[in-house]
Amino acid sequence: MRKIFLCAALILLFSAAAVISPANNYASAASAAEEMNTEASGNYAYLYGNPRGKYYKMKPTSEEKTAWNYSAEDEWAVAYVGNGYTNLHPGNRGDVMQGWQSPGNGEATVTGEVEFNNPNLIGTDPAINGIRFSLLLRKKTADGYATAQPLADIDNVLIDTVEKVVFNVNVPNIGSGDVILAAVNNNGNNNSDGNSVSFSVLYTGTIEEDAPDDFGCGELPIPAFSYTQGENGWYYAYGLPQKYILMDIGLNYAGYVWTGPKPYQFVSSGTVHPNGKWSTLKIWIASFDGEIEIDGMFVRNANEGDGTNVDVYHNGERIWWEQCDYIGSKTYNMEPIRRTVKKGDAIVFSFSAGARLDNRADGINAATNIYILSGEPDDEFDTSAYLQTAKNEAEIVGVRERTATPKESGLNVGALVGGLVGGAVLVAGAVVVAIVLMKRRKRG
Ligand SMILES: [Ca+2]
Ligand SMILES: [Ca+2]
Repeated sequence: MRKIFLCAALILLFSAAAVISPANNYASAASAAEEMNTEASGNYAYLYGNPRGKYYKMKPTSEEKTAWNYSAEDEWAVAYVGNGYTNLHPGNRGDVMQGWQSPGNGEATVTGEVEFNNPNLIGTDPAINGIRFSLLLRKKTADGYATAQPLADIDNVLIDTVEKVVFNVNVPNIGSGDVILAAVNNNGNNNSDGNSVSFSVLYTGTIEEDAPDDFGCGELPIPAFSYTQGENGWYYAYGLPQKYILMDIGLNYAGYVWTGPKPYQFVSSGTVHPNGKWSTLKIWIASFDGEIEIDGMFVRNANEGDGTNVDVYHNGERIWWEQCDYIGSKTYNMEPIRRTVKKGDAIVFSFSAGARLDNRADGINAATNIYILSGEPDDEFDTSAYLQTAKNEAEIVGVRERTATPKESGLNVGALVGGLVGGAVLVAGAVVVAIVLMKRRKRG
């Protein structure tokens, strides 16, 4: 590391608003002392995700840089930049944060306050339940970034009244690349979660030209939406997880997106919708041997209907499922699942219309994330050869299996395998089902 400037008395005041100025954004540390005061102020970022897990830099939604976001799947996660404060509006899943990353080794003092904008609405609707605020320090070590730890016990503090959280915390030994995070969480629901956050860091210490500026952001998932079938291994289809028909780009009420023959069958960048007996499917085919991690977020916001079922398969084995039938607004999180994959393996996210195949309000905001832990995608590998496509819907009927998700299937299976006889019956039953399915497939 090249230390280009060392001065114990150096004091830099980074203003929170400075990050929105294009001239100051992520500039490297000054090569001359006189430039330093402006150049070094780029060490702020707006971040989205889990402050104790994976998170990412947000991007401005316009040239004015008054609003920043990350994903179409979690569209309400936005940092709105005001005069001297920011509304870090949390998403359905992810927190919205402001972060600061240390340009060197020294001492930092973090000051600011957090106010909940809508305390008057508390009690009018159970979904309006305030926010939770954490002030965290994430140390950069030789092995990477440690898990973020609370500063001054400001850890998931509930804010649902007019009372502000005010902080002024000294960090005597801050290291190059250490990250301080001011994180706003939705407390389970992000209705009316507007807030006003001010956050600034007074830093005294070295300025290192090659100090990290990645804020400890996580590896990005494989881009899970495009307008080309097969790009990055992703395909968009309708049918059943075992047999399906690829969608075409068409205009429907969601816009110009992947569509099936029915008006409500579609996949857009942030939303999916099934129709009737056919699931809407997002299918990923591996082009490499390696290890992946899969997670997801599924948000249904509806006061009617029988819900939307989400099932995730790896080569036909169902590895996660959820019956998203809550009346109201609810986020269903798929916690990370690791899988070893071989070339041609399929991960299928299936969205089906529910127990009664009722289409009403079946749109789901869906994040379908696949992260590569090891292995290298091979662009030359023909993933389409591993699709299970059908020529027409009649061909799909032949492999018709289940679309409804039993609500407490995990418990039922547990009770059955608890008894030796029950377990034997279950295994025998599974074999019979498998044989029947094989015969059906051959017939189709
Ligand atoms: Ca809330
Ligand atoms: Ca439904």
